[in-house]
Amino acid sequence: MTKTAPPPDVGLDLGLVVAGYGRHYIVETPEGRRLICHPRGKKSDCVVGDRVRWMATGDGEEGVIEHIEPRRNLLFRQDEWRTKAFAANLDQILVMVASEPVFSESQLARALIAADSAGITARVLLNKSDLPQIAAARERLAPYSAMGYEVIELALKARRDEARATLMPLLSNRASLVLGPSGAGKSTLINLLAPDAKAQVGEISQALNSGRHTTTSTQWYWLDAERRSGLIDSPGFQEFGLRQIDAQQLPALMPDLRRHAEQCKFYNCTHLHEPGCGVRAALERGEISESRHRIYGEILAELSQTRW
Ligand SMILES: Nc1nc2c(ncn2[C@@H]2O[C@H](COP(=O)(O)OP(=O)(O)OP(=O)(O)O)[C@@H](O)[C@H]2O)c(=O)[nH]1
Ligand SMILES: [Mg+2]
Ligand SMILES: [Zn+2]
Repeated sequence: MTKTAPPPDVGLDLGLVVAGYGRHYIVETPEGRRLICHPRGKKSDCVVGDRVRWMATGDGEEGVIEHIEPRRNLLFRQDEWRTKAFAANLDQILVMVASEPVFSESQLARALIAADSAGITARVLLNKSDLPQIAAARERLAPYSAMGYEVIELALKARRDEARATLMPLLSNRASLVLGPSGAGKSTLINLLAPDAKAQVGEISQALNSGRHTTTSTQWYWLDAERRSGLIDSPGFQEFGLRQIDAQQLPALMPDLRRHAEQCKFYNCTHLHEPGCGVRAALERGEISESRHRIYGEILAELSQTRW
């Protein structure tokens, strides 16, 4: 009888990547111990949320990541020259914007498109409903509720208990990534819900006189002692390239356009200038907002560009 080699994983421990710092990662063991791990070799392509196989090194205080288990999904953006992964194995994405600072609708739309193309459910959180600018922000989000996104208004600082009661049922027993521009309140949310978080928020560093305190790395927090509900804080983003998306697929990733694209006369309609375009007809009837159609055109132009 010939002996078959054992699968390479045997004897390797499982772990969850809970933070990444460029050249090293923090990996959490199934028992909840956290240790520093280095990737094997030069390549480091782990992201927060990855399940990895690792092996202790030296005194057992640190480890080496031997490989990454297959991913269920991966949220990333792709700019002209760079791919930036946010996190893997997610159950949902919470795109957070606030009444102040004024958010970019284009960045919001892009985050939602990226989530859809990665096959991950997204919800929109509108924070700082205690401020007077909330009315304008609410109005800008109206098309998003109309096209089917759940938009949840919150005042994470002024109405903490109410925010907690609204969010806890949406977050239990799943892994959620909080994504959004700087200053929206992502770390404030983490601090409200994760008992040991102490994620640094805006004010802290004003006291330290070093400008705003902004999150610089993606981090996984647990909301419960049983470690079933994970909430991931991430640095605010300003750019959100979608070069991973095929230009032809774009309308299908925008629910308001998708609905009307079926009415187009030409199967390869770009929805920009063709006659008999269902999307432009809906735009004229006010069923698609001008800003959504403009954002669509901008992204399409980016995706249609060649690199050389
Ligand atoms: N008025 C008001 N301010 C809030 C609310 N929630 C958070 N803030 C403030 O908004 C500022 C930014 O909050 P953060 O939680 O640091 O924002 P962030 O999204 O983590 O920002 P980055 O880490 O830079 O991406 C802080 O000064 C918070 O105190 C709210 O509901 N109302
Ligand atoms: Mg933050
Ligand atoms: Zn069309």
